[in-house]
Amino acid sequence: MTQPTTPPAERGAADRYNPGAIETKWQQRWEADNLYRTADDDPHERFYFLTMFPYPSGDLHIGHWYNYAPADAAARFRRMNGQNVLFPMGFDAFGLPAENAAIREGIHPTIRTAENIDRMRTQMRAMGASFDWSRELDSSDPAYYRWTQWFFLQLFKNGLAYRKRAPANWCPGCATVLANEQVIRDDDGLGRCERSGDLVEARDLEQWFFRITNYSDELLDFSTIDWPDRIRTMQTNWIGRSEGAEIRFQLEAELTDGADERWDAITVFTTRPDTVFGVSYIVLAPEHPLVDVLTTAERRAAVDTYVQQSRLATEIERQSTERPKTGVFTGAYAQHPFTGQRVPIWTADYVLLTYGTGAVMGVPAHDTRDFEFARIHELPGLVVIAAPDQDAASLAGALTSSMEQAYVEPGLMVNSAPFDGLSGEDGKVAMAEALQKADRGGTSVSYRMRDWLISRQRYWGAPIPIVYCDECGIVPVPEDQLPVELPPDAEFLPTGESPLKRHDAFRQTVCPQCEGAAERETDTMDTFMCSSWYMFRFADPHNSDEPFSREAAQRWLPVDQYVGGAEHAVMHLLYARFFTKALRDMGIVEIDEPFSRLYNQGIIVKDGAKMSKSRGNVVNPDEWVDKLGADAVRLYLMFLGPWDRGGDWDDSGILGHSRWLNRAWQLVTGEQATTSDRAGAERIQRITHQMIRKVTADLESFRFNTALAAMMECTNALGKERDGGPVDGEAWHEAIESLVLCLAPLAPHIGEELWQRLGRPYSVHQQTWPEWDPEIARDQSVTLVVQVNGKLRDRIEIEPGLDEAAALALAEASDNVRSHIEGKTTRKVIFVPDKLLNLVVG
Ligand code: ANZ
Ligand code: ZN
Repeated sequence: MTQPTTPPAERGAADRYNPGAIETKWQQRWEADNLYRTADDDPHERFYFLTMFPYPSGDLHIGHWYNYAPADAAARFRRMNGQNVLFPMGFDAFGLPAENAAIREGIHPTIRTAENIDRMRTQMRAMGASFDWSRELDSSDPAYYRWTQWFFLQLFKNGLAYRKRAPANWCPGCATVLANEQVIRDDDGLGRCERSGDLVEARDLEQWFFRITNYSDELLDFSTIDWPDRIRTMQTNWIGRSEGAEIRFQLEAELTDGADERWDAITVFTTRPDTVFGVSYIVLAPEHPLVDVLTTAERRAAVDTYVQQSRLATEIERQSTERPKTGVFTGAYAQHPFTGQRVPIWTADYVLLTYGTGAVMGVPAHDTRDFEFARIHELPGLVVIAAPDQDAASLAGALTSSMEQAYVEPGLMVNSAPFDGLSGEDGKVAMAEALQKADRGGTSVSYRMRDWLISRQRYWGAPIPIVYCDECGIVPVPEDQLPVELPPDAEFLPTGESPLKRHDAFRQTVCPQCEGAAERETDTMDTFMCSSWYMFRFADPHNSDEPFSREAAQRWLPVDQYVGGAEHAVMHLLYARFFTKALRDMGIVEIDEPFSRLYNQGIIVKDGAKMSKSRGNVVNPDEWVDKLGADAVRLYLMFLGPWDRGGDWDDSGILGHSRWLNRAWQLVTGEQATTSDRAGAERIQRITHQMIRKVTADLESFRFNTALAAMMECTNALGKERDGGPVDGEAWHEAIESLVLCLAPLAPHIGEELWQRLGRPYSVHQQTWPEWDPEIARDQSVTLVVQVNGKLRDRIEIEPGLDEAAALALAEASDNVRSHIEGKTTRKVIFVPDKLLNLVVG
């Protein structure tokens, strides 16, 4: 019997694929039905799928699309596979991006941010993203930042937030200090603001810090999370754990007469205690408190001038290998712990106060910086490590004057009796032991990571909830007085001082303890503080009694899958881990890590270059949505390349996807003569089940591009079947329904529309993912005849196209064949692909 699959009433012009008409229609319907609202009490297995929430700086650009559209497909796929998926969205609304946008346009950040959020929300809806908008967050909303401030207070009470005067990275362009993580080193070794590109200056300021360094070791442990190697390496390097030793160099007696007892020695940190016999000088960082104590009268003027000068350089500049190694002699000497020799004490700004102990032992022969420093300042250096090709005896008393450069490779110790002959590695251990025994030091570990500086001298952030009282000192704002609201009428243009400082009504307050006159802290918090806990808030976004309930956190956290850009490797992603561990130690949560799995999507470029307004190569997704529909944009982005690699946007490529959607539309809605045809049915079923098998496996591991390729192949194959005349009705229906189900997560609008046109019940997004039968999906097999010396010994089923080696292996594994070839030598193999294998043995 032959019958059309489409009821005649639905044919005609209205049958053409018209994304403009169907996309808004379905978006409105899903919205009205709360289709994507996630219930806490849904009995299905829970899955928390989170994408990084955006800064509401303006438009949703192609980078946002590339983060959210494939993630949306993956979230939809999981729902169809029976999981209760939490897929929330919000806005990281405080901070420089939003504030700078407001300043540029002269509109108050509150208003500008609200407008941007509205616009971006609309754009996300136009994308067809299945976010649960009932959980939307805005980190600049007092209902949210009240809890950001509450967390600050908890960190403060637990000794994890503290205030200190310290040199900070000052960005003149942004008129605020930056965390170390926000300063990038340029090609000339200078520190620049990660946002504005301005050269960063050093400024001494009173600042608030979080003690992230308490967690240095734990943050190096990634054993319970599944994160990309690249991010783990970046965090590991950022934390920068170095094993070495501390060595105390006794100061000469006359210096310590009457001086503070703490100051009777200089402690250095070194990763190379095996080179201690090569020490010819000691260097203190210019800010080291001992500099002032030690400097002799005749060196005072020179040292003071040098110390003043070095304040102008930032840490980044000071670490630059390009910079000449300046420094001055303090006039004082220390004693070598093993030889008792006099060692001059210098100060130089290549030594940082904040690393190790702020003091180093100078070993010109084996450290590049020391070699350079010693050359410039005419300090001698003794060779104490022999290269493998050097004769130790010839090195007795050898000096750096004979060297072109420092020898930094491993070798054997020389000129270091009684350690001579030890390898560097053994030497380090022996030396640490000897130091310990002599009470002159011992093993020690240093970290590169510093505490997290969170003070910002800007308006658009959560005010730090602290009051300064002349009587009581630093007083935390009582929790029941939160939020400390940002006054809407403050001048928000940056001047270098906190705008809140000049807002008297904000600044002047009463002390919560003594009720005397007091002043509020006028700095705001780094916006990374807001994003350090937002993943918890999504679990319980409307809670007004606490940031989130314990049950909610336990129900949803940790995030099962986190997706976002790799640019946050040592900022957001490290801070959020620290924050989670701190909350755990304060008894607020019970997990160790916030994000179990992390995926970094790649970057979309245009003509091989990063998109930028100045290059004029910015792709505007809205335009393409208007032209071809959101589904085409989604598919194109997913097809461009592996998700973690990104790709090059090409206008003709997206047209191809639009055409393919048209073909799929015609295939599904088009008239189709059907019949009952066993052989044809098997073919169609195989095409279908193989497609489902491939798409399922690919979507499980975010291989959207190959999943789509499988769907395209399937439409082609089905098209051929149809062109060949009537097809088996049952198989055909299964095929096109499966195709629509597989397409739905990737292209949700056309998926919904086609599903409805097939007469199936709303919504396609609530259907169960199609199953595939391994038997049916199995590749067609052919029979290979196996002969030994021309005699039939077996017939085996093989995949068509198997090569000779693989066929031979299968044949040799057959019992029937083996008994005839065992103990004999194969002299010749005759192979006719897919048909015959003849072994000539003798
Ligand atoms: C003597 C020595 C000899 C060193 C040698 C190296 C090679 P990492 O690997 O980064 O931990 N250092 C220590 N504290 C410093 C500071 N505050 N500012 C600048 N440099 C400092 O580097 C550790 C090495 O950096 C230490 O080991 C020290 O120089 C220097 F053949 O001590 B070494
Ligand atoms: Zn007080």
